[in-house]
Amino acid sequence: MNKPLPSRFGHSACPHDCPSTCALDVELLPDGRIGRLRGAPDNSYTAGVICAKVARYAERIHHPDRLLKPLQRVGGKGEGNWREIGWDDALDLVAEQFLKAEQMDGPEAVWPYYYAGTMGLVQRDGINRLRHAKGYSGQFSTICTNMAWTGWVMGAGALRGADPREIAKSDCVVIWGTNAVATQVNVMTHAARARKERGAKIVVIDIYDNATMAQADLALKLRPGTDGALACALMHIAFRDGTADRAYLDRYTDDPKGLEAHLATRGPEWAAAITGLSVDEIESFGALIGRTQRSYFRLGYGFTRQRNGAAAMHAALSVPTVFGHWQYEGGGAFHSNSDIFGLDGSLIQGAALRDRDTRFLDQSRIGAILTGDREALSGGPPVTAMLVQNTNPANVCPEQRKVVAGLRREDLFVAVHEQFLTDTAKLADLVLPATMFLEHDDIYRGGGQSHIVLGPKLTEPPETVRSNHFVIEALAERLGASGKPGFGMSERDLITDLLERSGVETDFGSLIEEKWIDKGIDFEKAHFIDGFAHENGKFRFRPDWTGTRAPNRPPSSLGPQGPHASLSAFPDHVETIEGVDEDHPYRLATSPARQFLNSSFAETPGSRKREGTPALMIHPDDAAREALSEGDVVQVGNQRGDLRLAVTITETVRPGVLVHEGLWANSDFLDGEGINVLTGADPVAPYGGAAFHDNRVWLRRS
Ligand SMILES: Nc1nc2c(c(=O)[nH]1)N[C@H]1C(S)=C(S)[C@@H](COP(=O)(O)OP(=O)(O)OC[C@H]3O[C@@H](n4cnc5c(=O)[nH]c(N)nc54)[C@H](O)[C@@H]3O)O[C@H]1N2
Ligand SMILES: Nc1nc2c(c(=O)[nH]1)N[C@H]1C(S)=C(S)[C@@H](COP(=O)(O)OP(=O)(O)OC[C@H]3O[C@@H](n4cnc5c(=O)[nH]c(N)nc54)[C@H](O)[C@@H]3O)O[C@H]1N2
Ligand code: SF4
Ligand SMILES: [Mo]
Repeated sequence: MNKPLPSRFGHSACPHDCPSTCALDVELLPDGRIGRLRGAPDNSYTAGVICAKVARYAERIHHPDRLLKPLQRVGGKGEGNWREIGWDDALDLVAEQFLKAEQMDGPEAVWPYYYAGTMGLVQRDGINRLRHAKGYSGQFSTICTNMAWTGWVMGAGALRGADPREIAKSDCVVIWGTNAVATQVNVMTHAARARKERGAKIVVIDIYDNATMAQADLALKLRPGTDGALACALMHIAFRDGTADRAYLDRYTDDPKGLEAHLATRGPEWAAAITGLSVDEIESFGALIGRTQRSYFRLGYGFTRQRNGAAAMHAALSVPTVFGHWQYEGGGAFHSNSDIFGLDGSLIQGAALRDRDTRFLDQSRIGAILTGDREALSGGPPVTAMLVQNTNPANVCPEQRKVVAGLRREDLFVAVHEQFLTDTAKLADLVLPATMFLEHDDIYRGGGQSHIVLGPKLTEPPETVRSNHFVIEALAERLGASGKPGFGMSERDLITDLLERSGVETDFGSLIEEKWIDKGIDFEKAHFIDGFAHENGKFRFRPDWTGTRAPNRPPSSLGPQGPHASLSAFPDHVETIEGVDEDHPYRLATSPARQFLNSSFAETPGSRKREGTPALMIHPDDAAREALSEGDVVQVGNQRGDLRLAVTITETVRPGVLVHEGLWANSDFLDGEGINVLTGADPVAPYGGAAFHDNRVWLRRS
């Protein structure tokens, strides 16, 4: 028998925090390195397409700056002096510091802090097992999805919607508040098919002419934070012109008559004044979706990163409901499929170990928390020890000055488990080197689609790096938690347990062959034909903003978040955004960069080359008024801080609006502070979250 040839391609899932969760074919080179990554052609959502930054993964996994050894701080925090230490000593040190913190102030003084650097369910969520086993402070994860998910569920009752593959069967694809070309390229694959095969129109609603706007047949560039007004005008047109589906409304919605009356004063002129769009633009959009049954609304996160974001999502979602688009294949709306998977990760997360009385701390308010704000600490002890995995708070979190000041506290011990020496790792007491996704086993599930995808270990990690799972298990042993349920198991065992508990009829071994499972739901359920997911089966035009049906409700220990009363009874334009004033004449959005993924890839040469340098986009009229020329450095600031940036003068932004695409490392800025110096951590109504694109600022020549 001939020896089988070594397989040249392995199968995996993209681990990054992107709604696409692409199924990947990974080229495995004979020398043990990886080559090119491709989208799996046989996965019906990925359809052979992935983004360029992940296709170039070789430059991330084999990056010369990758962390390889545990490093202990020598000298002051952030001074940049390190000594290498062995893994055992490093883990002993973390355990010693955690026990010390616990002895001094109780277990809630320890705050394990994480997010979605990897979306793998084992490597991402295992930190919660240790948290719960030890009674450490909880994390209320608010940074990304709160406003969007809350707004959606207030209307539809559950986080699911029309299958995104149906976009290919749509006659009008509305891409609302998501820069899909950059942030989830697969939406465009399916939209392009609809255009090519059916002549579908593509409508894009954003605040600047980004790469997705460039694909639009109808490009609507509105003022930031005014999407609720546009939504109202579209629904006004529907009632006015008889394109509202009244039979559908009577059957499927809570109060169509009340809505119609409420919208009577919210027509195109009213919305034009608020949004900055022309009456013509609003009318032609209203007419287009009024004559197109198969209108598909792909609602993104971007437009919800405003202080009225939850209300904006609810208002936008109400539009296809008024027109009745839900009833047709290729019509309706979609934001996230998070509710369809039914995955039970309770063993991974140590859910049974959780003490319900333990306090939660708001992830987005880490700055206030670490600088000792009593209210943010829920009246409990200060945080004096942290393990940070999968996130880079010194860069990505709002109120960056406070975050950095907190991380610099001498009485705070911080261990950062990372792949690179990030802004956060630079401020740590101890840095632990982490594996990358091709070097460990994990399982992933889509948010923007319907697959569960396996990501088995395909290559050997460098000898001295360790997975998140390893670190959690090793700490559990040292902290006396290892005998508890969920500990002492391999990644594979945890994955098999997860599948079993969730009633998925496969196991790790079989999934290696199957690669993924499509959990897509049938048309009736996806389109809410059998009713919306509230008790009475009706879509709610009148949300219960204080109600219990919200996916991101804060734990009760945090108390009420944000001012519910500021939200309206019906879809509306809500005036809670950080409006301009005499001292702050500009609105700033901090939109994602195409070649970065949050703060990841800001270290890879291919992405850096294509992104250039950090910049502030400004309209020519504003530049003229400020007497600025291309490349001039300005100081931009507000009540939270200020920084210097070079300007790019461009008509892609509206007058009065500034856009900075990021996230660049803090060290890439002229003064070593990043864009989040300008963003706020005040919890957005009704359930918290950070309004990253909602900042008023002043501007000065530097
Ligand atoms: N290349 C790349 N891909 C990414 C990411 C990345 O950083 N880079 N991040 C990943 C993550 S964690 C997430 S959550 C998703 C988010 O992906 P998206 O859903 O696309 O959300 P955002 O990227 O926050 O913003 C999308 C767009 O909304 C615009 N916007 C801002 N304010 C408003 C507004 O008031 N109204 C309207 N209509 N538009 C507005 C922004 O300018 C931006 O162009 O992307 C993921 N994918
Ligand atoms: N100004 C501004 N700020 C923003 C946003 C914005 O639009 N504008 N977007 C916000 C959003 S939506 C989000 S979701 C957050 C995201 O914020 P983060 O979750 O912090 O961002 P990422 O860059 O995705 O991941 C963080 C780190 O995880 C590490 N990592 C990856 N895999 C592993 C692993 O297996 N193990 C370990 N230990 N580490 C790993 C990466 O190296 C990376 O440094 O940022 C938010 N911040
Ligand atoms: S970042 Fe998003 S688009 Fe790129 S490969 Fe990963 S899941 Fe796909
Ligand atoms: Mo996110």
